[in-house]
Amino acid sequence: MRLRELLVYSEISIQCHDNPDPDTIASGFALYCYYKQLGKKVRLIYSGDRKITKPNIIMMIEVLKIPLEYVPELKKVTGLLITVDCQYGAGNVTRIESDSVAIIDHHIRETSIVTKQEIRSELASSATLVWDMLCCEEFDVNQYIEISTALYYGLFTDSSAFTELRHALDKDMRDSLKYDPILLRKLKNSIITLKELEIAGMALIRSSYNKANRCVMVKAQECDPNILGLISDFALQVDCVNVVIVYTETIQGIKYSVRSCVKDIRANELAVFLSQDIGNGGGHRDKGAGFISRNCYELYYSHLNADEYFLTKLTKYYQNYDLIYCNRYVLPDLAMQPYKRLPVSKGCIDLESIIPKGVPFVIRCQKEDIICTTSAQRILLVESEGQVEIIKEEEFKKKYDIKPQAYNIPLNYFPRIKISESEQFIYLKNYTRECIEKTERVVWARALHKDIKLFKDEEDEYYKLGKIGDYLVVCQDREEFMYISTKDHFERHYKEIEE
Ligand SMILES: [Mn+2]
Repeated sequence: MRLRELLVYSEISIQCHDNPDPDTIASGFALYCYYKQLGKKVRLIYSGDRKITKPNIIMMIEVLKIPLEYVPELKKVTGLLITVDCQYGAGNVTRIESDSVAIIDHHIRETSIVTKQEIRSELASSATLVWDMLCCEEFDVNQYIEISTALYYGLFTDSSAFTELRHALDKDMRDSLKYDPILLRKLKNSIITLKELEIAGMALIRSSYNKANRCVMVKAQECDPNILGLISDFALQVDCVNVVIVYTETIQGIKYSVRSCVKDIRANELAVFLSQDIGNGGGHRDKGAGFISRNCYELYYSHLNADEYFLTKLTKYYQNYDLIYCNRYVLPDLAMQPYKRLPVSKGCIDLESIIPKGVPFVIRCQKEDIICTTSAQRILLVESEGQVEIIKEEEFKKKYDIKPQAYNIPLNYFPRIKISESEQFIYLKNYTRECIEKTERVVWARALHKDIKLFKDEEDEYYKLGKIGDYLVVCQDREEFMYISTKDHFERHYKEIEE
């Protein structure tokens, strides 16, 4: 979806999630300014049962002059409603009726009912997403220091002070935004009130430790959900703790925050699991959060108190998957069948043709920055999901045939090259041609009957999650020799070998 598509509406309400954080406010504010300067009638609003009390957020709104309105009574708007940093219909945003709805968000997709949506869960913040969408419309946020400072702060808070940037676009935005450093310093040091300091302290005294799962559970007095996050960040630093769940109970239900510092548990996946069928959860690898609705909870779990409930679910979560380390996998696996993998097409670029010899450069792709020292006789390969590989020209000629056409596939981040010295970007899309593998490969594969988390080896930090029904594939002549293929992908690209 593009921002300009929404210009058909003359009235636009932009809704932040309840208990707004800097990211939702910054993203909403940037959208507000964009549509306002195009002459639209715009409102920036939020709802929910509590008004903003966090000192840093109040300061952000005041200093940057953000026209955010609290509208707890509002039931309906005319024109278009955009929910930002949240998804219409989800538990963390009060439902307001509207003729048309759009979603701009970076959490895991929860709804497909709303067709106008731009959801990119690989980004660290919604601010990044909005920034990218504004760039596409050639709206330069650096012309407006309030907007650029807000976006910068949105990413800052959603990425734990830039320590959790994983996507290239997050880094692109951080590197290019102008911001007000004095304000930023003040904001960083006004996170909680004295009252909240006390709530956090009392909660920590009553924490309970579960040795088997190396998990700490903390129940806090009713408070702003951001405080749950602070408590859990703190508790995670305990040496024998791998997972933290901090929760608070309200009349509407249970709000919780999840943290993990171990590679085989992703906080967002655990957060989803904890509220499965009775609420919703989400987040990122190390940090997640969720909400359980009181009514649903009473229906299924009224015999458990919240502590018991979380412990039961946590134990189930651990039993729900198998860990597989590729380097320790024993072959032959008798459950596997041989298949033919049809030749794959990729994008290829002769690096020497675009970068002078001896100039150091960085290849930025969706997952990582790769630092390179030479372009001599190297070919860059781009795969269908945006991964890159650099191989020698010789090897390339042996394995691939070049096609005449450009490699034109929709990627949400097409790899770019940054020349280290000049900071100049080269957009590779314009230089990439299609190539196709010369030979078919034989692989072994089986369908999964239980979820798996697949690691390359003990050092590997990121697992690939395989769900029931997906295929586990072994391909011995490839560096990454085990991988997971979704059922749909597998059926399209692999053929069974008849014996
Ligand atoms: Mn966010």
